[in-house]
Amino acid sequence: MKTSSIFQILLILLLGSSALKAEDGHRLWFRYDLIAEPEILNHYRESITGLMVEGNSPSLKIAEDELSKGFKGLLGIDIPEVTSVGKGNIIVAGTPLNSPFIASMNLNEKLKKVNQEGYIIINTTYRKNKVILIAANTDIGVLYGSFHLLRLLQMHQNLSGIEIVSSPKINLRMLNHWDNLDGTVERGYAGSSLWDWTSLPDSISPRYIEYARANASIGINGTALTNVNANALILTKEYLAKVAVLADIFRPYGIKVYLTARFSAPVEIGNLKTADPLDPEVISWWNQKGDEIYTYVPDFGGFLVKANSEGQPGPQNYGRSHADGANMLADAVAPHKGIVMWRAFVYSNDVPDDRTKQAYSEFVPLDGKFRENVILQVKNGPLDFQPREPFHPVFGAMPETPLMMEFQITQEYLGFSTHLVYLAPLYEEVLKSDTYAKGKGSLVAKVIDGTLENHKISAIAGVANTGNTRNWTGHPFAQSNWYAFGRLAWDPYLGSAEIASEWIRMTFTNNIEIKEKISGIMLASREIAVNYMTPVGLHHIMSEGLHYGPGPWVDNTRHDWTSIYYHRADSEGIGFNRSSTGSNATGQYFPEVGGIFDRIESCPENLLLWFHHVPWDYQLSSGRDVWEELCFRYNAGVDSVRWIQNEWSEVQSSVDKERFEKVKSILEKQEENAMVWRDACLLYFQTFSNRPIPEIYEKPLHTLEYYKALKYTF
Ligand code: GCV
Repeated sequence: MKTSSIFQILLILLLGSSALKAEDGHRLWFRYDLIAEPEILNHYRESITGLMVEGNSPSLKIAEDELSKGFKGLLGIDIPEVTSVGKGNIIVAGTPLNSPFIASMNLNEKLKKVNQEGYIIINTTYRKNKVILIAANTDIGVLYGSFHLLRLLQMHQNLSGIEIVSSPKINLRMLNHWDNLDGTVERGYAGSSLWDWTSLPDSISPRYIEYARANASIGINGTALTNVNANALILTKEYLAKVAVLADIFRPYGIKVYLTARFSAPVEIGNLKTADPLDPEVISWWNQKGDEIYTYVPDFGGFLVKANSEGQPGPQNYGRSHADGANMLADAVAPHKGIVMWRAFVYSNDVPDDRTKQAYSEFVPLDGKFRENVILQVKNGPLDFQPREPFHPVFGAMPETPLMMEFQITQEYLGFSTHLVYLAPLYEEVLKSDTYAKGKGSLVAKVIDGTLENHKISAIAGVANTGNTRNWTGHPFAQSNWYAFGRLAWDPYLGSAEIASEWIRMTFTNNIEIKEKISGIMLASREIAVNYMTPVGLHHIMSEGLHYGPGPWVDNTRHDWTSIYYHRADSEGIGFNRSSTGSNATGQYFPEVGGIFDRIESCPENLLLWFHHVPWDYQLSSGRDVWEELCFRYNAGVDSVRWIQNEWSEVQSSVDKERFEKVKSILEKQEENAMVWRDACLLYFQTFSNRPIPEIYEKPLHTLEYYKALKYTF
């Protein structure tokens, strides 16, 4: 073969492989590819002829590089970095402190409208030239604004006349990594941990920087690196040196590092005899540990703590309260402005009458007893990240204590990385729930952004779905959940549809028809999963331990971990009576909403079996009774997955081959699993309802015994 043809083949292989690589999902929502539409491209090429970022902090350097990289990719030309304004249409980014030009533009009034992380993006003119300003009070604000401008370009938005004023509504917007020091990730479905503890602190993976960039682009400003089921070793010098390296990398991206504190650490790594939070030696140990951590990480964010829950040690081991424990740790970090995020996900070792009532029962009496730098981290619902739960009754019930939200981004109960489930509608449903704590309009969002009670700290956490798999999240669509979490953390009043639209435009396409199709899939996907997993308010009927696939028959473990504890199906009916005639969990809500949940007639039907034990022949608004409704919904769920498959097949020509095929093949698995859910649940519940599955529906493929024998692995 001639050298030239070998060269040609090599070139084809090279180009081919890089084109493939480019669409393996690794780039997330940063697809800075050349804009194909000439009109839009021209508009941007005319609007942006130079870039000026004054100031030279690491954050500003990142902003400058990102803008340059973005412009080059999207516009297909190098946009020169200039040192003065006056010629051409310049993008100027900076703060009045470090940019003489921004300082000269009299932006004080405008900048007063945004907080320390906020920014403005406005058009103005300077010596007859158009200028777009990205101005902020801090360098991080400039970085956030830069990402916003790039987002506008990626979404093909017109830049003329833009006037953006944006500030995060919640102070701390963080990811919680349930990552273990051995590299495994609890409830992680996207490979191993991103943190390579073995090779840190000497070797630095490029993924650390990519991770920080992705988070900064959506405003995430905190990361708790380690599992809440904590290992005390992370607090040793050896590990703190590793943590320090990560903190150094994340700092210019505006991200602070937090660690999980194992309550028994003074015993395990400090050689003390007790971890009693009122013991002077223990107090002093934590104070010294606090000081030590800050020598490694001067801006350490603080501790995240799971105590006295699922076997984790805590203050109750010593007869002390959660407030005693949290306050002791809070005092250890207070001199350095650190905080403690104390989780409300607790339940005792004794099986309760109703597990969903425990957090409220334990914490509400402690309202007002926590230090100022303690924030209580509350899961979105009172049980455990189910496909649908009512909002947690603690929201609104502890006015003296700042409360933060904990959402799960990783899909522990929602089909892992195998089911396409866009979670923003779930988040939105919770955030927009009305607690009635201070009358109508006391939304959960207002509790957690601090506006309902004027709290100084406000926070939101998402249990991360990232791992070291090439595309970060396993399922290509799971990236949208990371994205959506960040956007809602920035502004909890945003809508799921708007966020989906942004993500699709940046991740797949700006073609309106295709965008609408993908958005239709995403927006319907959560309800579809609810239908084939836990319709009408069913919950916690997943396979034991793993939580993938159905397991409504599970009855061989601690009672409040079984499925039968939750669905309570019998020959009369199905559902958990949490009304005033049952466990009275409805009594934990404010009367305006608790009353609605309490009455079977007014209870929202999508939560009916959460709050009520309902006769099989109870009529629903659909005209179907409960048994018929279950048959209908389980079947509708499966049919809808097929609808997703069909919709997806129609975007084939507009989506790159690699991601198209990947999603297509995972959807096949989702369909199979949805059918298993449907058949297993209907066959199982039929043993109580004693009613046939109506003829109009597909017959179960196998027997109940077959489904019971299925073993799921990850
Ligand atoms: C980190 C659920 C999960 C556990 C998790 C726990 C928690 O029970 O199954 O894996 O532990 O929640 O949030 O602490």
